[in-house]
Amino acid sequence: SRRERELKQALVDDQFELHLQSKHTADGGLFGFEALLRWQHPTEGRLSPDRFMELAESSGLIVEIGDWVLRQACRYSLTLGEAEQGDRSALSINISERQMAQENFVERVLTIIEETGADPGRLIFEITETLLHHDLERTRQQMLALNQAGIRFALDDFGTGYSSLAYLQSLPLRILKIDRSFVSAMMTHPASLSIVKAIVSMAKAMNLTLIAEGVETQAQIDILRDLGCHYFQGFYFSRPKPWPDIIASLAPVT
Ligand code: G
Ligand code: G
Ligand code: NA
Ligand code: MN
Repeated sequence: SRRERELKQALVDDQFELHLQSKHTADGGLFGFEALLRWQHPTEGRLSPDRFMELAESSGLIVEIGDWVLRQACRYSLTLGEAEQGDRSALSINISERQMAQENFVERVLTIIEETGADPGRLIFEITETLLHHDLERTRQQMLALNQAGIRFALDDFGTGYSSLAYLQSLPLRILKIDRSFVSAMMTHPASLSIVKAIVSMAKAMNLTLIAEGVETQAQIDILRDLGCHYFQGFYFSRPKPWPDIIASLAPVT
């Protein structure tokens, strides 16, 4: 299709960009960033992943795009690590099911990390529950291998899938991200608040770090913090921003 040719060309012409959205403690302290892909389309302007990710997946181009994302994220991670200490410089990357389905996914990741010289201890891979519906044992082995190398894993959009608690327990997960649909609905829908409470107590029982996504108001932060949520990401603190804006916001190197 025309779109597919454009997407291929986007790789050749370097039309992709990574925007970064910061994560925070309740009082605004920095807790790293999430990398979010954008396509600077030559005639349509800046496109979000919901406009091209499905095609990237179905065409298989996600593999090359994913390599580009990881390489760029590794470069950014080096700069973040020079400016900020510890998890203030952590960088999360979204990894799709199709990417992890590659036979040589682990090797590709380790190669890019080695080539760029990035510190894997500063990288977090965000995966979704759908990944865990197929070939769980293989996914688990990949996660273990990457975790061994220092990469941490977060389960993204948590609450929207159908994860069995038994198998969550068997994975090297460190972080749960509460899906933003619950965060926005919990103020007005008691059922959503109940789900948030259940997620928080499960995360506590499993000793996982909890991040709430899509936080837009102080009232949401107050409720989530009181329940025991550790970190917050959303427009309340910052929108995803292009790299030059991120650089400008970092602690000055002394
Ligand atoms: O940035 P935005 O909220 O529009 O992202 C929409 C969706 O696209 C999210 O589900 C996000 O996880 C996904 N996404 C964003 N960047 C990447 C990326 O670099 N790789 C993959 N696989 N998914 C991404
Ligand atoms: O699926 P994933 O969680 O990776 O999706 C992240 C998406 O959520 C990005 O497209 C990002 O732009 C969007 N996002 C981040 N913070 C907020 C927020 O506070 N409100 C809304 N509506 N969207 C947000
Ligand atoms: Na994500
Ligand atoms: Mn999410």
